[in-house]
Amino acid sequence: MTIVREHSSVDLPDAYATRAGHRADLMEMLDFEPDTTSFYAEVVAGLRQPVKTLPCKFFYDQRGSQLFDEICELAEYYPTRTELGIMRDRIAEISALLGGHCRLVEYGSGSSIKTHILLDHLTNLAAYVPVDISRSHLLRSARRLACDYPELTIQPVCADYTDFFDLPPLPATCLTPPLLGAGGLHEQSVGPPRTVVYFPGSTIGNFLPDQAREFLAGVVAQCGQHGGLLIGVDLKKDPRILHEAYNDASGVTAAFNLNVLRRINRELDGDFDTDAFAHYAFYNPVIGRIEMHLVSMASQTARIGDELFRFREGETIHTECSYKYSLHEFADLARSAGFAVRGVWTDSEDLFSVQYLTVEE
Ligand code: AVJ
Repeated sequence: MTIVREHSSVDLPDAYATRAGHRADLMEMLDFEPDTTSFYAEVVAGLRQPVKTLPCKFFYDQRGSQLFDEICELAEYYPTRTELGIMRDRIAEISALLGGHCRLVEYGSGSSIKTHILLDHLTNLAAYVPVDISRSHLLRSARRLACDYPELTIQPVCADYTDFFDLPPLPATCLTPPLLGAGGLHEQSVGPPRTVVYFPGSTIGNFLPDQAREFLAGVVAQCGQHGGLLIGVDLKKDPRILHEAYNDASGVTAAFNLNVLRRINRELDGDFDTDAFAHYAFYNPVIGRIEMHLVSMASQTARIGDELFRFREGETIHTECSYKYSLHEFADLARSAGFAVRGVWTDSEDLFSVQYLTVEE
């Protein structure tokens, strides 16, 4: 693990570079050097299994992230705008429940509107800790936020949040006891802050339930006593709505799914014929999950480096699971990991939920 003092080598629009300039020296990034060389190993291992799979985290190269942003704007894709609506409508209650004087840790660092809503309303924030596996994306969004919140202590961490990693030390201001009789110092800013993890977007749905439990237990360990988790969780609903959300008319989701093969071709010297695979996504109401696949439209062989992979016609590569929960299913899952549900906010159609969990005493 290394500590990198951030300087202006990051590719940012000029306005940001100059405006954030005075903050650059103040911001230190903790770099756990998340291993990116495993792309080849994980792809080959996934494609050697009897049911070929690819981990969904590999969707998000530059083009994939751009396509995902487009998905979020689609009429059919309700989660993003619904979660945002809940955050906007209920932020007073949400921030009241989180309370003052916390350290906010965001998994999958956002420069997004959702992060802004929280940062605008949380009072007495001890620090904001964005965590992301992509160094460039992390620094870009951290510097942007440094412009917008010049008073905020930002402590970026480059890490894979599905692995264990240490949080940066609390900012010095949290550790020095306030001067007696200094006045104006609110009771709540005294002592170490509570750690609250923010995990929006229903990314939790990408984990298999057992993995989700393990992940949540890791969050419990990380935020410790009095800690909390503010999480976006997509809900079970009419399968037709779900089907549309992952089978949009303009084909953006199909392009997003197929992009992983393009990435393999480019980064791992592959020769997948992307025209010979088709996007296929469906909701399984028994398991309660969306599955995304790439279906081989012919009997064919694809190569990655020196490795050959044979596909029968109709054989699929399973590229993503997206679990949908009922409120009581998620409460059970949270409880089994050591969390208690303290707040649940949904939209008027019960499409999506934002939930606040706290570590069980
Ligand atoms: C970002 C993982 C929540 O599962 O809905 C969108 C990703 N995949 N369309 C989801 C995704 C296809 C998305 N998550």
